[in-house]
Amino acid sequence: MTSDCLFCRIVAGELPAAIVHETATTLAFRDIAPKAPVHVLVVPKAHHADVAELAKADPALAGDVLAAAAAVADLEGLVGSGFRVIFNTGEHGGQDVFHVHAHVLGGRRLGPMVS
Ligand code: DGP
Repeated sequence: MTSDCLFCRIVAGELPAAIVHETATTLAFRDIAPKAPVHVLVVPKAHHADVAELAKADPALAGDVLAAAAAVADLEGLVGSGFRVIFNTGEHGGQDVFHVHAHVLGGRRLGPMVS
Protein backbone atom coordinates (compact mmCIF):
# COMPACT_ATOMS: atom_id res chain seq x y z
CA MET A 1 0.00 0.00 0.00
CA THR A 2 1.34 3.39 -1.01
CA SER A 3 -0.67 6.12 0.70
CA ASP A 4 -0.36 8.59 -2.19
CA CYS A 5 -1.38 6.03 -4.84
CA LEU A 6 -4.97 6.36 -6.12
CA PHE A 7 -5.42 2.67 -6.89
CA CYS A 8 -3.84 1.55 -3.59
CA ARG A 9 -6.46 3.71 -1.90
CA ILE A 10 -9.25 2.03 -3.92
CA VAL A 11 -7.83 -1.40 -3.00
CA ALA A 12 -7.78 -0.34 0.67
CA GLY A 13 -11.42 0.80 0.49
CA GLU A 14 -10.47 4.40 1.25
CA LEU A 15 -11.91 5.64 -2.07
CA PRO A 16 -15.13 4.36 -3.70
CA ALA A 17 -15.17 2.28 -6.87
CA ALA A 18 -17.68 0.12 -8.74
CA ILE A 19 -16.09 -3.27 -8.09
CA VAL A 20 -16.91 -6.04 -10.56
CA HIS A 21 -14.46 -8.81 -9.57
CA GLU A 22 -12.08 -9.61 -6.73
CA THR A 23 -9.57 -12.35 -5.97
CA ALA A 24 -7.05 -12.75 -3.15
CA THR A 25 -4.49 -10.82 -5.21
CA THR A 26 -6.46 -8.64 -7.66
CA LEU A 27 -9.31 -6.14 -7.80
CA ALA A 28 -11.34 -5.10 -10.86
CA PHE A 29 -13.49 -1.97 -10.97
CA ARG A 30 -15.18 0.19 -13.61
CA ASP A 31 -13.14 3.00 -15.18
CA ILE A 32 -14.37 6.42 -14.06
CA ALA A 33 -14.22 7.72 -17.68
CA PRO A 34 -15.26 4.73 -19.82
CA LYS A 35 -14.04 4.60 -23.44
CA ALA A 36 -16.38 1.71 -24.35
CA PRO A 37 -19.67 0.22 -23.07
CA VAL A 38 -17.53 -2.08 -20.90
CA HIS A 39 -14.35 -0.51 -19.50
CA VAL A 40 -12.97 -2.22 -16.41
CA LEU A 41 -9.57 -1.77 -14.77
CA VAL A 42 -7.85 -4.82 -13.24
CA VAL A 43 -5.13 -4.12 -10.69
CA PRO A 44 -2.93 -6.26 -8.44
CA LYS A 45 -3.65 -5.45 -4.81
CA ALA A 46 0.09 -5.07 -4.24
CA HIS A 47 1.61 -1.87 -5.55
CA HIS A 48 3.70 -2.16 -8.71
CA ALA A 49 4.23 0.85 -10.96
CA ASP A 50 3.75 -0.70 -14.39
CA VAL A 51 3.52 -4.02 -16.21
CA ALA A 52 7.27 -4.21 -16.89
CA GLU A 53 8.10 -3.78 -13.21
CA LEU A 54 5.34 -6.21 -12.19
CA ALA A 55 6.43 -8.94 -14.61
CA LYS A 56 10.02 -8.69 -13.38
CA ALA A 57 9.17 -8.53 -9.66
CA ASP A 58 6.33 -11.06 -9.49
CA PRO A 59 5.51 -13.04 -12.68
CA ALA A 60 2.88 -15.13 -10.86
CA LEU A 61 1.03 -11.97 -9.87
CA ALA A 62 1.22 -10.73 -13.47
CA GLY A 63 -0.48 -14.00 -14.42
CA ASP A 64 -3.15 -13.39 -11.78
CA VAL A 65 -3.90 -9.99 -13.36
CA LEU A 66 -4.26 -11.57 -16.82
CA ALA A 67 -6.48 -14.34 -15.45
CA ALA A 68 -8.64 -11.74 -13.69
CA ALA A 69 -8.89 -9.72 -16.94
CA ALA A 70 -10.16 -12.84 -18.74
CA ALA A 71 -12.61 -13.54 -15.91
CA VAL A 72 -13.94 -9.97 -16.15
CA ALA A 73 -14.40 -10.34 -19.92
CA ASP A 74 -16.39 -13.52 -19.28
CA LEU A 75 -18.48 -11.92 -16.50
CA GLU A 76 -19.24 -8.92 -18.72
CA GLY A 77 -20.33 -11.14 -21.63
CA LEU A 78 -17.46 -10.13 -23.95
CA VAL A 79 -15.91 -13.49 -24.77
CA GLY A 80 -18.06 -14.29 -27.82
CA SER A 81 -17.91 -10.84 -29.42
CA GLY A 82 -14.31 -10.07 -28.49
CA PHE A 83 -12.56 -7.53 -26.34
CA ARG A 84 -9.24 -5.77 -25.79
CA VAL A 85 -6.79 -5.84 -22.87
CA ILE A 86 -4.35 -2.92 -22.70
CA PHE A 87 -1.51 -2.02 -20.34
CA ASN A 88 -0.57 1.60 -21.02
CA THR A 89 3.05 1.82 -19.88
CA GLY A 90 5.16 4.89 -19.24
CA GLU A 91 5.04 8.32 -20.83
CA HIS A 92 4.90 7.26 -24.49
CA GLY A 93 2.40 4.54 -23.61
CA GLY A 94 0.00 7.12 -22.19
CA GLN A 95 0.06 5.84 -18.61
CA ASP A 96 -1.45 8.33 -16.14
CA VAL A 97 -1.84 6.25 -12.97
CA PHE A 98 1.39 4.55 -11.88
CA HIS A 99 -0.15 1.48 -10.24
CA VAL A 100 -0.20 -1.15 -12.95
CA HIS A 101 -3.67 -1.77 -14.40
CA ALA A 102 -5.12 -3.73 -17.30
CA HIS A 103 -7.86 -1.94 -19.22
CA VAL A 104 -10.54 -4.47 -20.29
CA LEU A 105 -12.55 -2.86 -23.10
CA GLY A 106 -15.48 -4.18 -25.10
CA GLY A 107 -19.18 -4.03 -25.86
CA ARG A 108 -18.69 -2.47 -29.30
CA ARG A 109 -16.34 -2.89 -32.27
CA LEU A 110 -13.18 -1.06 -31.19
CA GLY A 111 -11.28 1.25 -33.51
CA PRO A 112 -7.60 1.29 -34.53
CA MET A 113 -5.27 0.36 -31.69
CA VAL A 114 -2.70 3.14 -32.08
CA SER A 115 -3.41 6.84 -32.47
P1 DGP B 1 -3.96 5.08 -17.76
O1 DGP B 1 -4.02 6.33 -18.61
O2 DGP B 1 -3.67 3.85 -18.58
O3 DGP B 1 -3.01 5.25 -16.58
O4 DGP B 1 -5.41 4.85 -17.18
C1 DGP B 1 -5.87 5.39 -16.00
C2 DGP B 1 -7.35 5.18 -15.98
O5 DGP B 1 -7.80 5.35 -14.65
C3 DGP B 1 -8.14 6.16 -16.84
O6 DGP B 1 -8.82 5.43 -17.88
C4 DGP B 1 -9.12 6.81 -15.90
C5 DGP B 1 -9.08 5.91 -14.69
N1 DGP B 1 -9.26 6.60 -13.41
C6 DGP B 1 -8.59 7.70 -12.98
N2 DGP B 1 -9.00 8.04 -11.75
C7 DGP B 1 -9.94 7.10 -11.38
C8 DGP B 1 -10.71 6.92 -10.20
O7 DGP B 1 -10.62 7.65 -9.21
N3 DGP B 1 -11.57 5.86 -10.20
C9 DGP B 1 -11.68 5.02 -11.28
N4 DGP B 1 -12.56 4.03 -11.19
N5 DGP B 1 -10.97 5.17 -12.40
C10 DGP B 1 -10.10 6.21 -12.44
